Amino acid sequence: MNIIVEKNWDNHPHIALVKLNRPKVLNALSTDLMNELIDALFKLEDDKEVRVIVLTGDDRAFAAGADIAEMVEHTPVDKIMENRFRAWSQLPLIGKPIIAAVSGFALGGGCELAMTCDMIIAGDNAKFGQPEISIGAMPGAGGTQRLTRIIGKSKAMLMNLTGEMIDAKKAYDWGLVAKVVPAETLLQETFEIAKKIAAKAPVAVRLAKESINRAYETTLKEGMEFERRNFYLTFSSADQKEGMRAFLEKREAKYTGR
Ligand code: CO8
Repeated sequence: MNIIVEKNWDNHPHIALVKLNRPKVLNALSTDLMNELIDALFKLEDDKEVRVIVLTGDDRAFAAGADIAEMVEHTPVDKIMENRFRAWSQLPLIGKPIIAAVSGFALGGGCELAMTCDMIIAGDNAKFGQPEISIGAMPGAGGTQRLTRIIGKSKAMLMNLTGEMIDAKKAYDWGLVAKVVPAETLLQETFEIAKKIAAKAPVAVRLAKESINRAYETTLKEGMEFERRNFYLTFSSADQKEGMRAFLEKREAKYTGR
């Protein structure tokens, strides 16, 4: 099994943990792994109980990139005809929040996978990089695009053209990760963040995620309009009424996801 899914993570009914599981090759992202990952994520997307997904690897690596042994003799025709980017292009279609909990290496496709998630929480042992240039290639799933939007042109050039890794502190300083925590407590700390999100109104969480992601793809004016519409849309949910009434009645809100 290239992917291990733990629903009801730590007995929480709304949080699922998804673990990349090819430890011998530092969780290298083979096509099979990526296809299993996207299938697992869509199952969780369809599961009404699940509200937040945490994606992780192991202590040594989140993922050290696409599987080089699998890729080495590929031709562009192989990649096109076998639709090897299917999983990658479907990842942004997941509407539920996905948190990447990164310990160890997040390189090449591994860094790109983490960036495709909605936020990255890094252990203090994490290392991020786009080392494809060192093996005669270049990123193919966001290393020149998402990374540039996140950390800016000059730093993205530095990472992409030298292939050098940055540590967790630098990744935090550069805005790539939301939080750095001790590696030993990475999963607990990520669980606490997931718990906070899982306690919010799922419709509002979904619409907020969608709006933030839109900021990367549109002009400010269009993005503001999109945000306004999603804001209005929250007022069609029972959870908005419940959330605001609960505030006024000084009680805890009970959200149903409707
Ligand atoms: N693919 C396949 N196997 C890998 C990979 C990988 N990306 N990374 C590590 N491994 C394997 C090693 O070959 C080794 O296997 P074995 O024990 O059989 O020799 C095992 O994992 C352990 O690795 P190392 O012995 O090298 O461990 P070290 O601690 O010495 O080094 C490093 C760790 C620095 C992470 C090193 O393994 C390394 O440099 N790995 C390659 C990193 C890399 O270049 N990644 C980019 C790959 S290309 C890419 O991601 C393009 C993405 C495009 C989008 C996706 C399209 C489908």
